[in-house]
Amino acid sequence: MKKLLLIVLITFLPLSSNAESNLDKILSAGVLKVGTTGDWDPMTMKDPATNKYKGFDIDVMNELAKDMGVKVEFVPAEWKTIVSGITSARYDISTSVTKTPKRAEVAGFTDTYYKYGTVPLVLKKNLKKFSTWDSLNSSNVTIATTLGTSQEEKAKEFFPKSKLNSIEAPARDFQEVLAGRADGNITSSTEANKLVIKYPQLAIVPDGEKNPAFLAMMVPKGDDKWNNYINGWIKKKKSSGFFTKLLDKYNLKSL
Ligand code: KH2
Repeated sequence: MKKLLLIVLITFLPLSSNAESNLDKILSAGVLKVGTTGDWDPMTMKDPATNKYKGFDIDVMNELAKDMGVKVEFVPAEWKTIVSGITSARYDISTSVTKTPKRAEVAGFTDTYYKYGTVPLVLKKNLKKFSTWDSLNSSNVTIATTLGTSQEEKAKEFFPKSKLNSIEAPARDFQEVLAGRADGNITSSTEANKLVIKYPQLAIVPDGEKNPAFLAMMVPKGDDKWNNYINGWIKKKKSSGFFTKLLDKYNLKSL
């Protein structure tokens, strides 16, 4: 019996105590791998001409890598698999995503540095018919969402009576509204404000923002050493004014 216990201890103890933190792995490899979708203005945008990423989160990651003294490598990710990229260690960290309970079941979240509200978008010519959130919750209404996003989850809560049409990135929910295949979609107020300028046919339902949501980066769940390191870095960068400056650069409101 004692022998069995010893074998069990020898087999399992070193595993748990030696489990390498991402922090050590990144520092010894000299590379920080960052999962990002490249389709979220102004957070992460891939320039098709150069294949380079730019945006608020890209600046954050470049700064983090610089401060860690390592190179940054952006790993292409998709919304529907962005969480599995963390759980299967395809990258060490993701650019920011909305903190949701579902994601938090399997992934770790860093501290947050940006909050946004959600608004519905409809065609301007339908604004009379759809002037409130409630008017979009009906069995005659189709709401477009993007597969794997927090908006897809929230749309089910906000519009239980409506038909939900979930489409896959790089196609976008608002394009369904523009094409008349859906009556509305929901997105961050930040994106909505930009979209109504780019597409004057679109309008924001003037019924106010809902669902205050927080953005944070995802890291592997349980890697406290790595998670705490990032949180310490965020804290330091907040007090040095780095985040305020960057939010300003991209016209984002601070927390
Ligand atoms: S979330 C990000 O973390 N968005 O909230 C969603 O799921 C981002 C709206 C579709 C562009 C493609 C950006 C999803």
